[in-house]
Amino acid sequence: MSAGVQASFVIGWMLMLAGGVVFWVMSRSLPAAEKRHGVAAMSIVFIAFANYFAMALGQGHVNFNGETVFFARYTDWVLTTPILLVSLAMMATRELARIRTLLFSLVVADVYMIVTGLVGNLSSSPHNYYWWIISMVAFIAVLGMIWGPLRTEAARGPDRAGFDKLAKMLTILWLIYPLVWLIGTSGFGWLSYGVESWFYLILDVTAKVGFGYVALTAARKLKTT
Ligand code: RET
Repeated sequence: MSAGVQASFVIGWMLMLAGGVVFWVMSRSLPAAEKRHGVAAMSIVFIAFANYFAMALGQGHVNFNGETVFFARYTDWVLTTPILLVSLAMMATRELARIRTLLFSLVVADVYMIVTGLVGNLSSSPHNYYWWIISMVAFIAVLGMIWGPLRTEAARGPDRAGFDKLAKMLTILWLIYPLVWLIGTSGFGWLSYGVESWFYLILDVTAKVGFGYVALTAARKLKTT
């Protein structure tokens, strides 16, 4: 593992841990009904912390078919992306139970997206591209559910503007992941492991710590009814 890659992992676990402390402090001033937003935000960064820590220790990768595959990225994403979706859904409605079928579909499509992405990363050309396409189809389904039925739900929910802001942020950030994957070491190989790992670090910090911060700020302003 190069020094640049290693440094990105060390900075990764530190920033995730720092995010956890910030979220813990922010959660204390949340109204009781919105504490769940704090639970989500903290779960996400502590899961990421563990995975970055493992990668920093050299425990998060395998050498497979002559390539290095950082599987810890996927064990992070497979847990944190469903929680991020739940977090967005909690901004759409107070009664998650009412949208359980939608939530279930979102999470299944999302997990499918991450797992097929991992299979692609473990595959050589051209099979990796087949898996990228399959994963992208699931991703498009996720985006369709967010901007279709979930947004309709949010229009009746407690904070329509907050939902739209978070949904936009999520969409833009999440779209960059498959691009980095495609041009990075798992696809075309235009990026080195070092450059790729910094891209993923910036994305992970923004999509987890940045997103959580915006979500908790919005949750704090929600009226307790
Ligand atoms: C992969 C594989 C290629 C195709 C697609 C992908 C999508 C990944 C996404 C990841 C999001 C991660 C987040 C993590 C941190 O919080 C797996 C790269 C579509 C959308 C938000």
